[in-house]
Amino acid sequence: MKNIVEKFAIRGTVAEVKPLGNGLINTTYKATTAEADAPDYVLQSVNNAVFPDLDVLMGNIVAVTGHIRKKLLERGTEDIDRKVLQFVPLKDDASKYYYFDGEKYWRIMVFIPDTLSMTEVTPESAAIVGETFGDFQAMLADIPAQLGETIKDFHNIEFRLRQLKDAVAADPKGRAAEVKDLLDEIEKRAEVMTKSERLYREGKLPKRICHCDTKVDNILFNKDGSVLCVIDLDTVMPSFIFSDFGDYLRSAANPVREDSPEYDKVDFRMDIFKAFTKGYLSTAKFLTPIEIENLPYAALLFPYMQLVRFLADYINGDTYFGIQYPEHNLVRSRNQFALVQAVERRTPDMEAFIAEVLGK
Ligand code: GN1
Ligand code: MG
Repeated sequence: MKNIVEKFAIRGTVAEVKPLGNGLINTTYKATTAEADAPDYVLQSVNNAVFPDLDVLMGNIVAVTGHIRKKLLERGTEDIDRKVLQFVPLKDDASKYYYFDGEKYWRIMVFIPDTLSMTEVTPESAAIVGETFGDFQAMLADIPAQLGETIKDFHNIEFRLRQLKDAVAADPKGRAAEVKDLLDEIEKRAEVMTKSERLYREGKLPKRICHCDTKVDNILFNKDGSVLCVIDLDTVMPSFIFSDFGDYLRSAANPVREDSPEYDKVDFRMDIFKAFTKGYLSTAKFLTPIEIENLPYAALLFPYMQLVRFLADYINGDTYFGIQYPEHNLVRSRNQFALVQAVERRTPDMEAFIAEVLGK
């Protein structure tokens, strides 16, 4: 792996390469350099089954990180290297940001030291994250580059429901019967939950550049608890703004992790919702009335979509999300269903709060 790192235009020499993090899709390592004045690096092998087009993938990422860096420079932001990721091109081709070793696709970014991953979400951090995502979307509103979809139909709920139907029809592990209760609950809500795609077809809902995987794990915090930047940019692509709003709340407002089997502890924390939403609305000034009106829908859509995805993967025999034990995707599904129910209970409160913030 040291040899791979050295294909890239890094500073210093690699002393050690060790596993890093717990992503479900790519495999990540930290490459430490020997020299004190050279940065360390993050080495990743990209899951090519999930991201088939490395040129689109890295093209999006380089365009987005470059555009954000430019915006931060214009604003005179301090410490920019900690506030946006920086990918490294190949030593012998400065226009290329990935290396194919004949089997795997690799890429490198500069490691940001002295950071925290938040395990405990607080209203204070949620407010800052809300501002950060509103700002992230606002900064990308005028990106000149045309971004591609790194995963086709990634957050298209009609597509995800079709995948679930196909999984049930094939039922390769004979697991569909045992999850009939969940399948019925999904079906009951399908009409309501596919609203965004209908609004889009009617020309009433725009797509903008979004992060599309804004769970808490994908945010880097400074040692003092302040937000540095969002990471894991593989899914940055055109989407409904609901993606970032809804997916953050899916992980942050749930007091337990998405794979906790303690379903009775699953809840939708309104203190987190309120702090986050207020922060988001303070920077996302570009939102249309239809987008604002549907923020509570977005909060429901993402636990629902994740339920559909985890359950389809369980029925398919766990071919997509990494699992630690055979029932892992089923536990994840039941957890997300409990969250769907919690969000449903909170919908009137969410609507009232948004109206209050907007002074309506
Ligand atoms: C995956 O790669 P990771 O673990 O950040 C998934 C997300 C899911 C998430 C659920 C490309 O994200 O869409 O919401 O797991 N990413 C992809 O934990 O499918
Ligand atoms: Mg991740």
